[in-house]
Amino acid sequence: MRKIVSGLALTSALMFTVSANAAEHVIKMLDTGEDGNIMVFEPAFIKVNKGDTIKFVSTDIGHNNISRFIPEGAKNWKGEVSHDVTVTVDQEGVYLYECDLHKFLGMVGVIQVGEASNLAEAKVAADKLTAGMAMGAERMNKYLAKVK
Ligand SMILES: [Cu+2]
Repeated sequence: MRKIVSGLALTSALMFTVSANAAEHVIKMLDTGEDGNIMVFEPAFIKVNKGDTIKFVSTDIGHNNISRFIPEGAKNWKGEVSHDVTVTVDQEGVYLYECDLHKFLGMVGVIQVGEASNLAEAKVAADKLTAGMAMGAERMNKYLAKVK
């Protein structure tokens, strides 16, 4: 009986450790952000830990969320218009995403997971993504500058 009890205690201690480490972060899809910018993700830059979950919330309808650059071994995602998307980031590095309806207005975002070892590649990808966007390059560069 004592063995069973200590086994259960160990199991629940391990489960607690896993759930305590993985956090969920919410990114809103908005028509107007707190700073007055139109068509924005908020926060558009976020630094999280490997294994965390990002929930893109369709706060204002008419937006979507699509990954455009991800670290090697990570999984792409593609959300439907006006739908929430939940993504678990299980590879370290920089992720770039956009709303493809408003990318030309700069509706883009950056996620840093742990070490940004792919930052140079991300910058090259960002330049390609934002070529021809009215406001996209400006915002993308602003968000990428926060990667540390
Ligand atoms: Cu949008």
